[in-house]
Amino acid sequence: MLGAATLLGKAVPAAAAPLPAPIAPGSHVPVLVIGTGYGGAVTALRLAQAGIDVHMLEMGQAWDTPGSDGKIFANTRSPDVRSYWLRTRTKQPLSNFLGFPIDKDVPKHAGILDAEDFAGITVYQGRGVGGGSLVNGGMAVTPPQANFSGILPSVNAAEMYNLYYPRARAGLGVTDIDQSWWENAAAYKYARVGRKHAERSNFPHVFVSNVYDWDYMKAEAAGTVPKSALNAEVIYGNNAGKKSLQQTYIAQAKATNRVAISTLHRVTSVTPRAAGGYNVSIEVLNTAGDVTATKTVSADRVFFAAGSVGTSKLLVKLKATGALPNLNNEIGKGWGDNGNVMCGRANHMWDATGTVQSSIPTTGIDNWNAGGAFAEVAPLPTGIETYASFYLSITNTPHRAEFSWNAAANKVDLSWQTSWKQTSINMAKTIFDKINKKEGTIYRTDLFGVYKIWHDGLTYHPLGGAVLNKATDNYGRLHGYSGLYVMDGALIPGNTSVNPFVTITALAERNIDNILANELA
Ligand code: FAE
Repeated sequence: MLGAATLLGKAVPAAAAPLPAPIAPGSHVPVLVIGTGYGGAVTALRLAQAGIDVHMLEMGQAWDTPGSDGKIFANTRSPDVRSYWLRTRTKQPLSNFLGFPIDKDVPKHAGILDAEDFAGITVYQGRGVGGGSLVNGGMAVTPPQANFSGILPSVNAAEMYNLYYPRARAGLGVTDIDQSWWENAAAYKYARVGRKHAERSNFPHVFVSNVYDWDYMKAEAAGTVPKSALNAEVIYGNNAGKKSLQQTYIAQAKATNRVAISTLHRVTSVTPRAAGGYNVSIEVLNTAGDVTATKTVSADRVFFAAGSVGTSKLLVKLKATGALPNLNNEIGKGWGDNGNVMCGRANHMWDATGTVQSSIPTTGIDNWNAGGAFAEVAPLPTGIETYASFYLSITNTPHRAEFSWNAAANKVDLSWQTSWKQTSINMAKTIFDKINKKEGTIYRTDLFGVYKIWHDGLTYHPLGGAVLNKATDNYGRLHGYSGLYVMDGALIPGNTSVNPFVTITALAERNIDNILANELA
């Protein structure tokens, strides 16, 4: 099927450039990867290193060209046409400030952050080459090993912690902040206030790793380079400092000369073809989101790496509409929000959190075992003193939703109920009620609406929908079809106990190792 180029462990043929992007209608390639986030980037790199040509299809933009302001990415404080995926009004995670709504109209555009609305929840996701790595906070957290059997029970934990987590951290460029610098950095005053309050209430306060270049951040603080983290850049992209996948896995994959990427290419269907392999239908978009063309290409193997939501939506639709009828009944199930809830606390005037706050979080409060919550101490980079402490909590929610095909509306629905967030709120309150009592402080009520304490309508961490060892075998091979795989956050059943991308990356490293060794060697 894949020919001589696949001979792992034997001499790998010299790279002949893969089919150039954008992929031509009717082309046939050995491997198509749908999506360029963590799962897709690991897959492309490891296959290419084994001598296999890979074509990646990404519905978002390349994000390699500056806009009229000379910058590729917009600032968090001033979202613009680049910021949202095909919306006509921004949907900022912090929708209000001092009680006033701050969302505004924007032209519909293939922007970088998708605030995808389902009936009970808005799911934030990155769009473009690099997927979520373009918009995330870079927090690169390996879950405590004690939590792992609750995250991926069928996976050998020792192998993950000895081999694949370290490999993922190396591939992502994960490092730890210089704590002596952090202790004095003005931009982390908010985090030191967060630590003080956590420790005064006897909660473990932990530093977490990141993919941000700390030397660059030091130079930002010293005023010798253009500011990124210290200039409120993050959820609409970082113009410098953050090592997104564009700088790590995808850069390495491109350097093999075996990986091509077609952008503004949205996959709509995958069907078996009589000659073997799969036909893949694609919509070509312009930057306004209009479909300007459709095309069909084919591949011996197709890797779904469109993210938990993207992969689940495709598979649910393809099973229900008869394109891939042999997928099993686990498709669409086991989806969770990683228990995300956000809140702010109003500090006393003597606990100022600083006018300049690094947009890259560095610390968390760990009450997972006692209360089911791990809270990251998050910035509020408004540029003015807010006397607020702000937190994103990850909680041990038991709730799992299911994607289903809505034939009448021709779309995929998600059964998440907003009321399920109450469990997560209760878990987060095990931390913040106690801190408020100790400090004599109260919750902020002006950040998410008029008198609204908890942001309980979103997640940044969608997980599940094609769960490992249920919808797939124990390495991501979809049941019912050979040559179809899931490689992204859809494999993880709803929760990782910490921020998820290191686990998504490590699991992809593990699965592609197995696929290469057993099918392509
Ligand atoms: P993902 O990175 O979402 O990539 C999927 C890609 O597939 C995207 O580029 C899509 O545009 C593309 N795609 C989807 N559908 C199609 C289609 N039909 N055709 C073609 N392409 C398609 O998937 N996690 C952390 O660990 N630490 C953090 O600090 C953190 N902060 C976050 C902050 C924000 C604002 C957000 C939104 C997320 C954050 N996350 C964080 C979550 C993290 O980015 C996410 O778990 C991963 O990006 C998921 O990786 P996947 O490979 O599953």
